[in-house]
Parts: sequence; structure tokens; C-alpha cells
Amino acid sequence: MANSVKTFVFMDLEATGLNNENPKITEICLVAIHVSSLENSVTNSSGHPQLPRILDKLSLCVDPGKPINGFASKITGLSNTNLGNNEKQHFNSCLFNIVSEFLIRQAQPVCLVAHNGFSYDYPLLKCELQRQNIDLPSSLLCMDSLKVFQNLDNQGSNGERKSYALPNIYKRFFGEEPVNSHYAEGDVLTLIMVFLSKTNQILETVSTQCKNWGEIKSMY
Ligand code: DCM
Ligand code: MG
Ligand code: MG
Repeated sequence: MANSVKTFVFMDLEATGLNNENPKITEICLVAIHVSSLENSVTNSSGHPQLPRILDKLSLCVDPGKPINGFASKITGLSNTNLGNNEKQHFNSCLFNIVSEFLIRQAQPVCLVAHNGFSYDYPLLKCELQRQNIDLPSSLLCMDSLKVFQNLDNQGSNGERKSYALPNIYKRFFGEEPVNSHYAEGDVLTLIMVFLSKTNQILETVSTQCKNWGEIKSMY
């Protein structure tokens, strides 16, 4: 199944805080790219990969229904005030249906990709879904790009300790700061750029790196 992934859906969540704060989602972004576009990506004149022309994007802001940690608010630009002023809805069945149909619309099988996803994004999404008594298909595949990049370096027996935070991987590859860090769409586009820098190596390891959505446990 994992060997035959047709669509990678890159995902990032913003939220009210970290795991120990029982966070709620404040923003979700999904960008779907067909494996053929990843395999045939084009590099620009400076040798950097270009975003594929064909990608499907979904980015939505969400009223978390609880106070956003001050630091989280500062880095994401999302506050209870601005989400409230813009009358954003909670994480409700409407949002679930949008996400679910977005995934159904892609060539199957689909694999989600999130950075630190096994520890943060997937358990948090699971938690929001569980609260509504709904869930995504348990056969949906998911992988954690933080683990993927760690494993790639370990294979190369590159023993030095380095940070696998997304902005730091991006800086190592591109020599500059990523744009719009901690905005869900900004982080997803950054993730796609680092993925494209190692597409072939990553695709070789997909089958060993994937979990099924059914294995993901709710954060709290
Ligand atoms: N977060 C946080 N404190 C940090 C880093 C992140 O509270 N030092 C929370 C708020 C972010 C969420 O985690 O919205 C997701 O992080 P990221 O922007 O890295 O995807
Ligand atoms: Mg993130
Ligand atoms: Mg983010």
C-alpha cells in the first residue's frame, strides 16, 4: 500500500499551545501533490526545486474555543481577538467534511506528511475529530517528515547532532530563513521545499516510514 502512494498531502496545524497545554487547533493547511509531480520536479537557475504547477491547497482558520497561549499567538499571528472579529467557526463537522472531501478528491492511496506529525499534528487532529465522534479512514497513510530526515542522516552515518526543526532543515538546504514560519500555509510550503530536495531518497523509504491513521492515538 505505502509503496504505491499516489498523492502526498502535506499538512500543518497551528494551535493554542504545545502538547502539555491540551491545545486546540487554530489553523489547518493541506496541500496535495501527485507523486508524478514530486518525481518530476523542476529546479530553477540556482538549482533549487520549484513548487509543482499542479497542487491542490486548502487553508482554513479555526476558532479554538479556548485561550491561545501568548507565545503561540505571537508566532502564528492568530489571536482570540482576530479569529473572533473574523467570525471563524469552531472545528466542526463542516470543517471535517471539507477536509475529508479534499482527501477523497485526490488520487488514492493518499499519504499525509506533517513535520513532527507523529508527536503533534496527527494526535491533535485525532483529538479534535474524536471530540466530534468522527474520524478519517483508518487506512489513510501518514508519515512524519522530522523522522524521515533524521533517518536519512543516520543512514549516511552523519553522527553530528543537529536540529530537525523545520526552519533549521530549510536553512541547511537553502541557506536562508523560510518565509511565513508558523503560518500553516507557510510551514506547509517550507515542508514541500525540503521534501523536494530529497524526493528520491524519501520515496524509497515511504513503505518503512508510514503509519495507518488508525494507529494514531488522540493527544489527550
Ligand atoms: N507552539 C507553541 N510554542 C512553540 C512552538 C509551537 O506553542 N515554541 C504551538 C503553536 C503553533 C503550533 O505549536 O501554532 C504548531 O507549531 P508550528 O508553527 O511549528 O507548526
Ligand atoms: Mg507544524
Ligand atoms: Mg506551523
